[in-house]
Formats: sequence, structure tokens, C-alpha cells
Amino acid sequence: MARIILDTAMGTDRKPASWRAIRQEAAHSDDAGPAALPAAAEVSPLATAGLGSLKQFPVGTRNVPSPVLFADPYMPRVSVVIPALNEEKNLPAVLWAIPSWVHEVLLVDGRSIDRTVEVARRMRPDIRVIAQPGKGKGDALRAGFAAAKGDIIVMLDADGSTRPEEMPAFVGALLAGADYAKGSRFMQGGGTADMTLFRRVGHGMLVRLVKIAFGGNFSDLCYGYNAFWAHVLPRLGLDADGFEIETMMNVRALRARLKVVEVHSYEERRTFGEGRLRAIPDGLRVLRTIVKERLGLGSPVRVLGPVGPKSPGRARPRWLDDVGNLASRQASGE
Ligand SMILES: Nc1nc2c(ncn2[C@@H]2O[C@H](COP(=O)(O)OP(=O)(O)OP(=O)(O)O)[C@@H](O)[C@H]2O)c(=O)[nH]1
Ligand SMILES: [Mg+2]
Repeated sequence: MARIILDTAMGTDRKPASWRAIRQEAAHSDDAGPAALPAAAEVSPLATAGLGSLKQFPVGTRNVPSPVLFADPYMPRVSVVIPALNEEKNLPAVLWAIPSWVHEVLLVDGRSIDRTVEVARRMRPDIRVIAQPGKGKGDALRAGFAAAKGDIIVMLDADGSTRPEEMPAFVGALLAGADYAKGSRFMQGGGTADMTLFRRVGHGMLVRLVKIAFGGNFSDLCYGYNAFWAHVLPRLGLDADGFEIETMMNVRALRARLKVVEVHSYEERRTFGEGRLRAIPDGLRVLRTIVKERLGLGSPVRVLGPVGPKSPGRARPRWLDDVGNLASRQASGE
């Protein structure tokens, strides 16, 4: 089902590998943009602000054809949280590709010294910019999660490696009954252009370790594309600051006995600049997190936390009640 929703939303069956090329072409091109991009409703004012790499992207959101599901007024509200540290060049393509049915976008800025915040505000005037209180990706994500107002929270990277076009599959999995939808690059349909052999081997060992220590059957552990119902957040008691945050989320989701599903996802190489993840020190932080959680030294999780949507009444479509009332009226012969 997820695949069908995804294809409908993308309105295309373009191969994943070509997206990076499209983004780079758009960023470097001086003409009106590659034919593959929809015509801009309005050309970004950044074209005149000297930020050349942005001028091909329209301001605001991309009007993708959405499945009927997302036009439903009772659709839960979706917040997208994007941690960003010096991503001025990568951000436009990410913001541009966020589906128009997303309720709010939060950018958590790690005190960028480039024009990340300016670019975000110009590209998407409705964006909520949060200054992260501390340091690291984990700290940024936690600040974004705490500030999000939606019923569903989706986390995305700002470097162009996680594709907003896949979001319907994540949200669809939650609507279909999951508490937590985690992206996987290593299940059928997924993939990565951003992992060296060394990182793959290390990651494979960590995945195996989690399986032995906590059960579950994850195929991916350290990927930055996940979505969850906001009401499960307090059950995870997140407190990681760095790149080990995804591992902590995944392990705690298992410990809290959430209903977790994996959603296949394709990880692009970051479009511009260098990643900040360092395989050995960050791999060791992940390992330390797993060991700590196994020894019971991590924060407690709430196995029996509050259930139900964050804002009561929103996640349950009113038509369900209408159908129920009609059925009972018919049954009683009215
Ligand atoms: N706010 C904030 N964002 C961060 C911080 N560190 C990383 N990020 C963002 O987190 C996302 C992922 O970071 P990357 O450096 O690309 O790390 P990665 O994707 O795990 O590693 P690569 O595969 O090397 O790209 C990007 O959007 C970064 O801008 C931070 O300290 N603060
Ligand atoms: Mg990256």
C-alpha cells in the first residue's frame, strides 16, 4: 500500500538515482530550470538577493498530486522537523519537495554561520525556526520534537539525503496502525548512495547487536528518516545529544513495545558540502548507547504510556462516527 501511495504522490516513477542529478542541475543551471521540475508559480526573491543556487526553486511548497487521503480535513496534522547546520545550499531542494499537505515545518538551527536561516525563511515564509539550546543533531531533534504541534512528526535531514517525496509512505504506515515508522535503506525497495563499505560493515554489526540484545528485526539502525505519532514521544524519554539519537529512538521504541514498522527508503548522497558524522567516534557513541540501554542505565521508557492522539478527536475521522450513527439508526428502524 505504501508503494502505491508513494507513487501517487510523486506522480512519477523516476529512478531514485536521478534525483541528485536533478537537484545539482537545478542549483547550477542559469536557465529556467530542468524540464523535469514543475514550472515555478513564483520565482524565489533570492534570485535577486545574490543566492544564485536558489533561484530555480519556487517559493513555498510544491503542489504534488496528493492521494485523496491527504485532502481529508480530518487528516492528522503533520509536522516536519529538520535539523540543519550550515546547509544553505542543500536546503532549497529539500524545502521545495515537502508535500503541500504538511501542516508545519520546523527548522532547528545549530547556530549556522552561513545563510541557512535566511534561506529557509525566504524559501518558506511560514517556516518555524528554532534555535537549538545545546550542541549536536540529537539535541536539535529533541528541541524540534518538543516544539512540534502536529499529531504526526516526521524527521528529515537538511542535506538532501532523505527525500521528502517519500513522506506519504511514512505517514501512510502510521495511518495504517503503526506507532512508529522507521526508514530502512536495507530492505527491499530501499538503498543508499551515501555509505562507504566500512560504514556498512560497522552498521551491519550494530544492527545484529540490537537484534541479539533487544529482539525485533530491524534492518537499519542509524538512519535519519523516521516518523511517529507525537503522543508516543514521552514514552521514549529521549536524552541523546549526538548522532546516536536515531539508535536511541529505535531501541527505545522496541523497549517501549511500540508497534514499529520499517518503510523502505532511498538515501541520497548529500548534495553539497561535507557530512559531520565521523564513522569511528560516532559509531562508538552508538555502541555505548546500545550497551547502556541493555544494562538498564538509559532513561526509563513508559511501556504503558498515554494512548490516543495528542489532540483528541483529530485522528478519528468524523465520518466514522457518522457511519456508526447511521448504522445504529438503521438497525433501530428509524
Ligand atoms: N541543528 C543541528 N543540525 C545538525 C547538527 N549536526 C548535524 N546536523 C544536521 O543533521 C543532518 C544530518 O547530518 P550530516 O552531517 O549530514 O550527517 P549524516 O547524514 O549522518 O552523515 P553523512 O552521511 O556524512 O552526510 C543534516 O541536516 C545536518 O545539517 C547539529 O549539531 N545541529
Ligand atoms: Mg547526511
